[in-house]
Amino acid sequence: PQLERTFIAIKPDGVQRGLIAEIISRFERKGFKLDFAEKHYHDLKERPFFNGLCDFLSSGPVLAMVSVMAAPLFWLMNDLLFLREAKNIIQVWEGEGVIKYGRKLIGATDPQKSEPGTIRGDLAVVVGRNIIHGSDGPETAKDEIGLWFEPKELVSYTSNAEKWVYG
Ligand code: YYY
Ligand code: MG
Repeated sequence: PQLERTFIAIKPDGVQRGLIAEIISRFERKGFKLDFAEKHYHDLKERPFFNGLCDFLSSGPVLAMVSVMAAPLFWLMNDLLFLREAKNIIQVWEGEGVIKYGRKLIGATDPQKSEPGTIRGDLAVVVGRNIIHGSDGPETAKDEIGLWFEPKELVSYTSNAEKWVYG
């Protein structure tokens, strides 16, 4: 398959309304795959298993998340963590035709004009709160991916589902 990458961001209204999983699942169900890697085990650098562990962490996408617990002492800390980790809800998706088809999944800019079945058509109402961003072409995808991600944050991997999605 001719895999290309696009940049997708769930906007603050989409996050506040609890639509992260709903939106990710629409891309996932279509057969597009999510690339995300995070340096995480730096404190284990001296350990004998460090290399194997890092190879494993980079062997495919990782979905990192911060959950906010209902313990008052942790509120502030978790809010800060969430801000720091907010990049985790910015996504690079990869697949054949993902830029153009990603825009189809998202729907028209104005949710009033988005078809039912699209993300904005089903889940948003006004243009100023249209919950999601998606690159509109190969050039903007390249620019936006470069703006939000360091090259080392992007993993290349082959999904086990690829042969079933592409034949
Ligand atoms: O790519 P897309 O998000 O579908 O639309 P753009 O034309 O690039 O506009 C970016 C962004 O601006 C749009 O998602 C909402 C906002 N916007 C608006 O608030 N009011 C408009 N009339 C047009 C766009
Ligand atoms: Mg745009």
